[in-house]
Amino acid sequence: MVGMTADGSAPTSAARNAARTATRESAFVKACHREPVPHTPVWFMRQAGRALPEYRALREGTEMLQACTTPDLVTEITLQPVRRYGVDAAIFFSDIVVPLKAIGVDLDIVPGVGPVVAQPFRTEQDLDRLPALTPEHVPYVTEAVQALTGELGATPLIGFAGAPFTLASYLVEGGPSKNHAATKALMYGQPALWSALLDRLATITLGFLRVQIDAGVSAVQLFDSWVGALPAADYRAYVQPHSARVLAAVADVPRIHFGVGTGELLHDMGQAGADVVGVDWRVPLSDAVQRIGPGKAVQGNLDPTLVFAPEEVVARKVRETLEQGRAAEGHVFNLGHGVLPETDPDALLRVVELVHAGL
Ligand code: 1CP
Repeated sequence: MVGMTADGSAPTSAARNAARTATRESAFVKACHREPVPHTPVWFMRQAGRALPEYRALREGTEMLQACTTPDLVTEITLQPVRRYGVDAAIFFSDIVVPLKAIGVDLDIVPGVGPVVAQPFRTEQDLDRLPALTPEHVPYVTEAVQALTGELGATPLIGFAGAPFTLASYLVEGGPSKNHAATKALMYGQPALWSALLDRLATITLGFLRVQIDAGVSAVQLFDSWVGALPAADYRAYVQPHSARVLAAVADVPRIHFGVGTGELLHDMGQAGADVVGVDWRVPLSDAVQRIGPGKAVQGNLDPTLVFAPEEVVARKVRETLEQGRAAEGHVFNLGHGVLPETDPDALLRVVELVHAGL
């Protein structure tokens, strides 16, 4: 399926180019390119998921990783929030640990917990368990992306992957972690092994993004969710070169780079090679724009808990966020982190309507 044709081009390239052309004039892609837009585009991190009753119904009896490897389910779950909210982009339904599972790492996504790794990463020998990812490892991704771009037409599909630091945290800790203590102990204590680990993870991550791009996604988001645990100097020394290698390898589509609690890292994350820097809710967008500097768009940053507040408060905060976003060369409206499972979908629908109506 992924071999080369006689003229040396990948057989997926015609469909990929058609999808890219269909979405080029969308508000989302234009905002990523810092071009004028008819309205501020909006989508939500974790827009597919437990907040939607139709998602809960579809997922019933199917485990998370099973769902992620079943193209029909991936396609339907990805489309659900686009239908319901009329958002300006879809995000491919998967998880940051899917590529690790695909190359053979023994892990599971435990309901109510998150990714759990059977044998955490400890020594140099563990590097052997992290081979490069090829398209043959994830045929269900190629299949689902192709089906989705056909269904979505002019609505862009965002591909994504976990950045090397955040993936390393799950591998080293063995599961979700608050302080990332074992991860940091490895990073500061065995810098050569750390660098080798992040190099392997960068190769896996860019392989996973490349599969999605070659199948037709219009943009990618690199999630470094937990890198806000580091001071800027250590981010630059231990993490940024690896994230930069990933981002440089996918420069043929707009690249969004996001993490939580990254107020001190925004400039350096932009310099890692992002076109769009994702901002969490702790930093006002107008300040974020100053920190990031010129030549970048921004994405964010309504507090995901804010949609539990009264309607008029939500409306005011949406307007504030839009206003602050005007300081940026391009603004993609989003939450400051993922949709919480308890969120009322109607509250998100109202946010989309407010963003599209503008000030
Ligand atoms: O059974 C379930 O429904 C499990 C819940 C769930 C879902 C719906 C998990 C487990 N992952 C997902 C899907 C998912 N994961 C998406 C869906 C696409 C969309 O946005 O609509 C995305 C983008 C992710 C990416 C992801 N997974 C990140 C980065 C984004 C972020 O939230 O910062 C991270 C850190 C993960 C790990 C993960 N997977 C699942 C959970 C509960 C977690 C977090 C665990 C932790 O706190 O460390």
